[in-house]
Amino acid sequence: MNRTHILAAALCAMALTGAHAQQPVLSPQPQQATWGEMAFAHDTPIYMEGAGHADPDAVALLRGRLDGRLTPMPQGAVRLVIGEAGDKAVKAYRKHIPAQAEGYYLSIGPGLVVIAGRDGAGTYYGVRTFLQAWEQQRVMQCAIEDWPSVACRGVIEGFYGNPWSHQDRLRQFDFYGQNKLNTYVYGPKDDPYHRAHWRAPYPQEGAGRLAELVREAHRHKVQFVWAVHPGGDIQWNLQDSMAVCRKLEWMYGLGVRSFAIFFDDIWGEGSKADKQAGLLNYVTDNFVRKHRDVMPLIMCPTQYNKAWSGGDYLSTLGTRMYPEVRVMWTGNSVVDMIERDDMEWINRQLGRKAFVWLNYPVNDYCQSRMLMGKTYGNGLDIAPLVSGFCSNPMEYAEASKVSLYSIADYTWNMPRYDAVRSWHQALGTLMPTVQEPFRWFCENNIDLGRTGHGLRREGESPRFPQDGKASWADYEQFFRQQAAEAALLLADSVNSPEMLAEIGPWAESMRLQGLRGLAVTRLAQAQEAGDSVLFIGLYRAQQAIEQARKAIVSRNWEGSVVKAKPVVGGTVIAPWIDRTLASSVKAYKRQHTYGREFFPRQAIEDGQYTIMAGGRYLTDAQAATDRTGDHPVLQATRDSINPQRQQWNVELDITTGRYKISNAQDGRYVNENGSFWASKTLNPYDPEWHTFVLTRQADGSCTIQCGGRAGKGFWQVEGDRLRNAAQGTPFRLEPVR
Ligand code: LOG
Repeated sequence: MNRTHILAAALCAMALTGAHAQQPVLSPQPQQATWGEMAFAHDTPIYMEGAGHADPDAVALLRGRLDGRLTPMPQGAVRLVIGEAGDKAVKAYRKHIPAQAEGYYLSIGPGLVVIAGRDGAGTYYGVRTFLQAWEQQRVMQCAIEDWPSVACRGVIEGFYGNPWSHQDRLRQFDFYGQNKLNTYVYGPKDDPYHRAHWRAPYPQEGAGRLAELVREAHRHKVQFVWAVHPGGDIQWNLQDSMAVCRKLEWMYGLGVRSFAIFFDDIWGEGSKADKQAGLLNYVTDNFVRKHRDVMPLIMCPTQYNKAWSGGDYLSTLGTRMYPEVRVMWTGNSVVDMIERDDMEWINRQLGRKAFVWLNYPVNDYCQSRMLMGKTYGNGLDIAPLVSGFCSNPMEYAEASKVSLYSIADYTWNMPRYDAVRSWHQALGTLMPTVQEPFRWFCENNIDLGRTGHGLRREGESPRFPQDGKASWADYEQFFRQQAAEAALLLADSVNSPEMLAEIGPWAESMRLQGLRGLAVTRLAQAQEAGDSVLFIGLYRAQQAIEQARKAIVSRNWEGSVVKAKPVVGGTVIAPWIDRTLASSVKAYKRQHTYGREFFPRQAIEDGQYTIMAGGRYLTDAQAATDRTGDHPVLQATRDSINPQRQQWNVELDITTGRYKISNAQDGRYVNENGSFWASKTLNPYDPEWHTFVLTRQADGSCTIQCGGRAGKGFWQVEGDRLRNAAQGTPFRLEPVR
């Protein structure tokens, strides 16, 4: 036994029995790790062996970080041997090196560090883990054998809206390297050279930037996958097949070695399975297989989720397309978490393992929310069933890292993934010196509210006082802290400035919400105490704060998505404030006349009304003549069987100053188009779309105009229905009883 063997054996024995083992926080969690006592002091010089043969990116990374600690003299130094399986430097440790691609063995002992990779990426990841251990307060002895659960792990920049900036992407690659993510798919919907002008090459400047990105990605062991989205206008002829190959060839020239072809969100000719399969095979034959170093293609199908699947589309792809082509899949619906049964189903259809495109934390369909909560809900047993797992993030690159950190943890060591632990670690890692304010921020930016995609996220605002159990003082305390935590975030100048810039508008919105919540809590108490002067003062204060809050926009959008108005605490806090304000104002109005002029002008009193036009009644059609039940219809006769169908709750929304109109029979709200939402709720995208301005005409009738961002159209009667039009029909609103 030579010296190194003795050391390694000693370390293993010690590490396994180490009673006082202190385990540092590593992410992603290694597969197998044992920890011992402190290994050596931070300032101990390190003597490196094997660097000449080891993966150059791994060595460069190590040299960069150990700068100043490295010594050319072995005496008095810690020996650090580095290399890949087969290299002389790490020969003695070959039985410890995991067989899996990208696996590595790392041991840290008092006088010896071993970093031995299965391949170059393995060595690189061994260095990453070593650096995480080395950067802890104390460098602890350890023996780690580690490898990934999922082969392709990463991110797909595949959202609508502003594509990430060049700098955003460079920071992402560094982050992926740190967190052992190895795949980045480039497919921003609003890059014209990806989609709208897919045939054209990038202009020189853009091409240069992309080439730099590709180099940087590869340096961090991230496979840069460039995607083309030709389906919108592709002709199924040789000319366009060649145009795709030509475009990919240009991208090859910029250094790209992995490619994808997307057919999502298209209709018509482009969406035919046999044609798509033909193109994928053509490009495989005429481009991929002509290069020795190009990976098999990835494709995103048109039916990329189960809810949108039908006919023989998927099986056609499955049988006609070369088996090496990887096919993306978002789950049972567009936005979904993925479980074992789901994977088994789609893999059967496709005759291969699908490549997961997870639409989380993307927020291009709910732009007023930031999705900063835990990344939970994906099965912990799907690793053997996927060929890859990529997350589609938010337009906000830095803020997305909260989730991407967990995606990395999950895809690297799936069976041991713990969403709660991973989330807390992410917050501490990303914003180390403002962890508490940042946690507060994230806790109140979790849920998306109701959207067409149906995904909800649990646990928003866990520290908000619970109705029924809380006193006014509890609410005051909460809101005071909310404003204070937001102010701390806004004042931060130590943590990531990019993160602060992205979340800034939301943090400001959160601060103002805290102040408004405080004003409304006090207003409710003033109402109870009968103090009308204080009440009106607070009413005006909260109104001014709300006006300022509503003026905040996230940033100027240049892509296909509109400016976002940040909504914080949209599921628990905001509704509580609005409810409390509305009920306090209502109660106040019953008792006081002082200061009424400060409330929104009440064209008609809140109450139940019949709504008539041209002598006909507006009726909840569910039980009447409407075929779909989605529209109120006008009927000439009074409903004697169930008059409630013809009765409407008309109520001033004190926050917007507009009215909400819902049916007395079933509580359904009418929307800006004069129809119902399927459920009793307000418009899921924007509740303001359900609010209306009522304007009294000289003859006492009212026009009903849409409010908020729905536009400025009026309800107009057309046949027996309502529609949204430039001219409003005059309606007679008569109080019931
Ligand atoms: C798009 C994607 C978008 C996402 C969420 C896929 C495959 N395509 O509905 O670009 O970011 O949903 O809005 C999509 O998911 N279409």
